[in-house]
Amino acid sequence: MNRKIAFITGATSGFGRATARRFAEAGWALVLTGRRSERLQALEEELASQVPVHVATLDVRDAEAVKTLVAGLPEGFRTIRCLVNNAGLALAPEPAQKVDLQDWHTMIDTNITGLVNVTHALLPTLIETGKGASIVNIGSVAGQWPYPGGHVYGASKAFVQQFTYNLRCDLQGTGVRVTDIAPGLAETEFTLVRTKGNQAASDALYRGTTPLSAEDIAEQIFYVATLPDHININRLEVMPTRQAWSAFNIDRD
Ligand code: NDP
Ligand code: 8X3
Repeated sequence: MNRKIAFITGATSGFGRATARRFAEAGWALVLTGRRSERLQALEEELASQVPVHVATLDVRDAEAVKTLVAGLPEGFRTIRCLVNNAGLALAPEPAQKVDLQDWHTMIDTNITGLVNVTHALLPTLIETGKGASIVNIGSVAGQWPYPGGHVYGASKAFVQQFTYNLRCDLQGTGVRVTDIAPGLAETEFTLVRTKGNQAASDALYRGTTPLSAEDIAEQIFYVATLPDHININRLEVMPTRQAWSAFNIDRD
């Protein structure tokens, strides 16, 4: 049997890990990456009885490491059908004028540079797969809707949206689809990372409402990647029912 293969970045937590489980359930072989090796090993142990799994410790910011990993993928994991560009993070929820410059660089290096590193390395195999292949980029509602403390995070996700659309233009005729999935409030380790380990702040954000779960987004990723070959969802914005926009903020005398 010729299995379909998915390559997932940021598979050690949240959306990425749930997506690995969702594709495994459907029989896809998996290339799973992230920086935390012990979590990758645990996921491999969990899923390897279901499907072939190749795990690789990878920091997406390191272009050379990305290239080397892709060039050295073992037999049976080389012809990628779906790339899920999920690795990413927000830092520094405070106003722009109070932020440490390094936090901005980390977001740019991960959410923009990391995403293009992986995309560039995998484009040849995705194009070889052709019809039915997909790139699913994880953007955010923050890429379109500004909010206080969104500064570089939101801007990095706006990049993801426009890069998705521009890739579509260049990949026209190859059969490779490209989608920007833009989730709203979702309970993962995202806020713990954003607040540098403040569990109480993370709990407070999700308390008393019904956020999206990692599994909700995994289901959307799986959905867009398994639609009939001739359908490309360009952008899919997904919010919890209990989240909506707010009024403009007016500064008054
Ligand atoms: P988590 O913090 O739970 O997961 C983030 C994942 O990204 C981890 O697996 C982490 O792995 C990986 N990652 C971070 N930096 C790097 C790096 N330099 N190299 C490789 N992997 C990295 O958060 P989510 O699952 O929520 O986030 C996944 C994506 O979804 C992100 O792009 C985020 O911006 C986006 N998003 C999240 C929303 C939310 O509300 N949760 C809403 C909208 C979008 P490791 O640390 O092991 O490297
Ligand atoms: C994460 C969702 O609303 O914190 O991208 O920007 S939000």
